[in-house]
Amino acid sequence: MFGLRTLYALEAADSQSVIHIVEQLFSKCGARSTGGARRYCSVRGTMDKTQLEKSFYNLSQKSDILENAFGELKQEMDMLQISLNNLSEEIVKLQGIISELVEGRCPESWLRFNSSCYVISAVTTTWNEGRQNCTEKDADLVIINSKAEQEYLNDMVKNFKEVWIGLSDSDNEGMWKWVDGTPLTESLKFWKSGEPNDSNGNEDCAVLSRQTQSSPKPFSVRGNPATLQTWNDIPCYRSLPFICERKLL
Ligand SMILES: [Ca+2]
Ligand SMILES: [Ca+2]
Ligand SMILES: [Ca+2]
Repeated sequence: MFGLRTLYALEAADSQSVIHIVEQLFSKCGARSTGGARRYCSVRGTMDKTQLEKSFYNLSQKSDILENAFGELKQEMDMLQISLNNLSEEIVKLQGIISELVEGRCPESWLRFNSSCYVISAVTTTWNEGRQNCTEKDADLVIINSKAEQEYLNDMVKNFKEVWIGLSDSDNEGMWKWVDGTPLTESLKFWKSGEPNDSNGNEDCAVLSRQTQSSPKPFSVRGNPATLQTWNDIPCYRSLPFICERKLL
């Protein structure tokens, strides 16, 4: 009777109801009252109705003040949370700016992979004209220096049938070299099967062509991975799109 439920009822009620509840409690006082009941009963007679009203009024006031303080604290907490979120966003932006300052960045509309920037031309040209177009942009036709770069480029040109890369044997038939003068490395060749074949003795410039699936294997359920071997030698006068590569700004 004098437990939490009673206290909860006291808190929820208005002053008249409280007095009614307390009067009810006092009416049950008797010789057999024990514990909390005895404590309530011991104040019977010393606490009149006016005192009860006054006490309740004081308690209500304190409760209002606490509620207001709690409301203000909650508002402050919400505002702090918003500030914290804004700060986190700022930090991410700043990290981006710092990494650009430290590592460099690509010109607008160029794609970045590791420490290089790439762009596929919107026009088609001969191999030589493509190269000239790249050098005008402080770049050159792409040089493939790793398997990862070959994979990246294969994916980048998946919507193109063929694109020029910076590899040719125009100077010395059969001696393939990149546009920076370095000879083609044996371990980094990605010629299609049967290429380079110098068809009609007139194929001195290299293209990256659209990937095809590896030879089908029997009972293959999930399909075969696309082959990495996508290069072909073709005549340099053909008109094709080309890939420029440049360093970070
Ligand atoms: Ca490269
Ligand atoms: Ca050739
Ligand atoms: Ca060929």
